[in-house]
Amino acid sequence: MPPKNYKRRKFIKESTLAVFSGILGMDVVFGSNMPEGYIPVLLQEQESLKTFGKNSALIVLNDKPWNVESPAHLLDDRITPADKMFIRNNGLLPPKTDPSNWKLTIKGESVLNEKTYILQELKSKFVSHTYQLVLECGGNGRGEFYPPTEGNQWGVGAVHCAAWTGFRLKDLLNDLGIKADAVYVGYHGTDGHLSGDANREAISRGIPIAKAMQDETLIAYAMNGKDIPMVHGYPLRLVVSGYPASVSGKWIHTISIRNKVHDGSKMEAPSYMVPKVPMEPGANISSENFQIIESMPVKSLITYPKSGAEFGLTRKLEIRGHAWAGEKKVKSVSYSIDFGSTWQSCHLESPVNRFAWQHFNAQIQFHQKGYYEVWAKATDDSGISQPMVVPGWNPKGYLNNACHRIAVKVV
Ligand SMILES: Nc1nc2c(c(=O)[nH]1)N[C@H]1C(S)=C(S)[C@@H](COP(=O)(O)O)O[C@H]1N2
Ligand SMILES: [Mo]
Repeated sequence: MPPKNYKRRKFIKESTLAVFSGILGMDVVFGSNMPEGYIPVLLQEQESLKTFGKNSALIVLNDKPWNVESPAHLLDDRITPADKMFIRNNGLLPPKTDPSNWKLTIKGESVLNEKTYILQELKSKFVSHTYQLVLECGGNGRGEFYPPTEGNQWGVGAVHCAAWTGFRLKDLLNDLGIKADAVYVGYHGTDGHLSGDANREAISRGIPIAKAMQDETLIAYAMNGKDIPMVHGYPLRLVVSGYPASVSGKWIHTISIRNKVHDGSKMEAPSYMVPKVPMEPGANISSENFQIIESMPVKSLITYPKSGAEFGLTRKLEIRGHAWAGEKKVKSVSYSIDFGSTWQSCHLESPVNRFAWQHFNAQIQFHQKGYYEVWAKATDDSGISQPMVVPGWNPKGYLNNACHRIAVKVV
């Protein structure tokens, strides 16, 4: 008789093993010996940063699913390098991928003829375009909301601006022909649902057809001049800037052209939705009072110096960073060293293309030794500025675009 607490040791499923092989880029030779629930050492927390090719200063918020954020000072580059990009996954990483027979199907109620393209065919048939595009998680800044909301407690670093290369989604849709009743486009990726249920999707979100038709809405196959890294959607990803990054589907195999608002996983309230009118923090509201987040709000990040850095009184301090405003342009950025009482303007560059972040800098002369905070505030071209306090509380903690602040010690 087995002891009372005896549990049958379940051995790992082949599908899970394929996921591990995908991440590691090689087969796990004695993988069939691994018990269920076992995480290979190389995929445990800090070790995994190396496996994913990430800078060791990144912060692991969760490893089931993988969510990793970048501290502000690591985002100093004009174009974010792969090793400094945050990772946000809603499900299990996809299994090992063979790009040579990767297919993309376009279907849905509003396509005239459903079609499946082979990745290679797409590359020869459609013109490639490259844009620098900001992708910011809708929950970036969530950690500041009070009362706290569930989900990854992101600080400020769930944002990046890489150079993405791919085909315009609109070129594919024009090639295919879509019906006049098309209103929405949804994506489907190969990542698995956290439950392990193969019939459920981790996430399948979408965008209005007008957004799909913008020049910068890409089906990307390259990032910063190389193949897209595995964790960021290799070999094919939708890149839709200006909206919450959750609409930029990774590992896409299918795009659905819908005659109604896409109803995939995480399209239902309150996912990626905010209340239509401001609400009392902590209160409950019903689903019909939510609306889907579209354009992200104006925001900025001081990426140099690193918060807490020390400087001599005699020299001017150069601060620099980036600002972006969803579908809008940033008109100005200013800084304050007196807790928001007075503001001075920063030098601000134009974006290299629509939806790229804009770089700013300023030279600050301090006149007394001591502790300071430098706050940055961006204003978009419709005159809306970042708030100095955390903006409207919402049940999922989205859209915190409060001014970024860093500490500076003048010695
Ligand atoms: N297939 C798939 N696409 C996805 C996700 C996902 O979990 N699965 N996460 C989304 C969310 S919520 C964000 S913020 C971005 C994160 O992109 P990154 O991991 O490349 O930084 O991918 C989006 N696309
Ligand atoms: Mo996200």
